[in-house]
Amino acid sequence: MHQKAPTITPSWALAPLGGLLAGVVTVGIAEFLAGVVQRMGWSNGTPSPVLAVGGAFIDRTPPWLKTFAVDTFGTHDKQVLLGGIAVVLVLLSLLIGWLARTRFTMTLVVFVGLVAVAAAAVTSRPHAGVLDVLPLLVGAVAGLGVLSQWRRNLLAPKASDDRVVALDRRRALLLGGGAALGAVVLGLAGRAWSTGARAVQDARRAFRVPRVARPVAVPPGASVGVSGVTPFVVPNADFYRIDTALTVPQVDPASWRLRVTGMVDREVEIDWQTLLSKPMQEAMVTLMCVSNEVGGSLNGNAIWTGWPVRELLAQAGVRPGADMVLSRSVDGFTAGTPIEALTDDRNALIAVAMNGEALPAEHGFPVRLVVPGLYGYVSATKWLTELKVTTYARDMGYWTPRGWSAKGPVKTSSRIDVPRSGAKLKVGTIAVAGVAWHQHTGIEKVQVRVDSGDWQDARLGTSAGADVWRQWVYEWSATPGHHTLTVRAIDAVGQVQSSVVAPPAPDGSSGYHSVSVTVS
Ligand SMILES: Nc1nc2c(c(=O)[nH]1)N[C@H]1C(S)=C(S)[C@@H](COP(=O)(O)O)O[C@H]1N2
Ligand SMILES: [Mo]
Repeated sequence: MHQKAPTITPSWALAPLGGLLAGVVTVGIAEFLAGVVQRMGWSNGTPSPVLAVGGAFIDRTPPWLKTFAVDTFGTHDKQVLLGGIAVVLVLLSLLIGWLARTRFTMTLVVFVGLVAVAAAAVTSRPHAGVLDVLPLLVGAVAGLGVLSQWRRNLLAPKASDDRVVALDRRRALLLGGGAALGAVVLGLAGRAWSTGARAVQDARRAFRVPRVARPVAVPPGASVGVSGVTPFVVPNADFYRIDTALTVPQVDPASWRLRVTGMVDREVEIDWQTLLSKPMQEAMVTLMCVSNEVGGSLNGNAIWTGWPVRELLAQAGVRPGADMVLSRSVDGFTAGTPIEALTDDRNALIAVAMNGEALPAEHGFPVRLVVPGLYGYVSATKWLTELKVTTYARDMGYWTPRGWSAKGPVKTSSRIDVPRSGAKLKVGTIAVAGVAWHQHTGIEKVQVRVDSGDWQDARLGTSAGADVWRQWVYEWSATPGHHTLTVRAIDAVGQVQSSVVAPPAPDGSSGYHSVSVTVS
């Protein structure tokens, strides 16, 4: 008589599980080693295969997909992309495991093909070095080892006794599960480790904001004092963040350089200490993202400390004929800025500080550009490393071939912060309030309309300069019923904000912001 052994996992499931284990081991080890390589400062590129593939994907995203992603997922688009990569990896691993049952040569071809694609992504990222593919290769060798062991011992067992096989399976599943868990933990540890690059954290902590001759302050009355209105100066932790970087670049100021190249009399290169020794200025500037929808909150106001770009360009000597500066980030992002905007009296800054502290890593540590009056995508390069003096005819910023206009002056716009759309209000006086902006021109008037009534002047907060948004409040005597409140701004040269409804692409949204409320 022979007793049937308890089956733990049906044999058809064993094969895909082995593939999954091989995939997890490959990625886990690769991500761990990538973290080590980055933490040790051995790489300026993207040794993490997951991030390299994600970055390569972002750079190739067609405009319609990017619009869809931002509309659907907002600023969570990066997490969604990473989640998508994880799902694809799991599916491919299961498939590889399935194939390994019967067609090992085919399995090898698919596996090596995938590794090759990831290696191509890694080596094509900005500043990629030879060391960068090593983590992936080590991970792949380990993953292949796991796969072939799995196949040899479980999928083609020599033992004829079911019971022996079942015991083997139980052991293998436990071992495999443990190994998978270990690989996941390793991989996550590597990721966490790399973003905490010690040199960068230490340098941020050691940073002292340079003294300036004329500090700026918020003028009394700039805030209208209505609760729910965006703070006049937005704290760093709440400041909107937009960039193409899947993880925040970690730039050590000790090895940071800014080079001026292109149409100049002499190339100039400065390091961190040289930059900090320059006479710095402070400026309040409201940054603005071109992707902001009417009523959206992709903007923020901060006090920036930096050295005027104009001074550095003057050192290099701009040649006649140049009309654009292509600024470049460590991660390969570029912005094309009209040369006048960097050399005129608007004091475009090579900024090192934001609201009295070192730039947060998310906002460009150690150095970024801040140019009043232009959308961020054509001006506000974070993790800045190069200024190439050139022409619009010869060069293009990152977003231009992706469906966005080469030039991006900010459009006059205004937003109602309170009350919120859908609010239920009590009859009486309601403070309708928000912000309005037309950077580098300034705001002279804001008007509010209730339903289809006349435009009424709002009270403005004190101006903090043409480059800064302005708060406004309108005391509304609310009557019962459903009402629509609409706002519009008039800039300092008397231009009324455009009522023409336009989407963000290609050069910024327009149209009036409205909220609907119910009063009882
Ligand atoms: N390196 C880099 N800098 C960048 C970007 C980017 O993708 N990469 N995005 C720009 C865009 S589109 C905007 S709106 C601003 C946003 O700056 P913030 O994230 O500090 O608010 O950064 C600009 N600088
Ligand atoms: Mo932006």
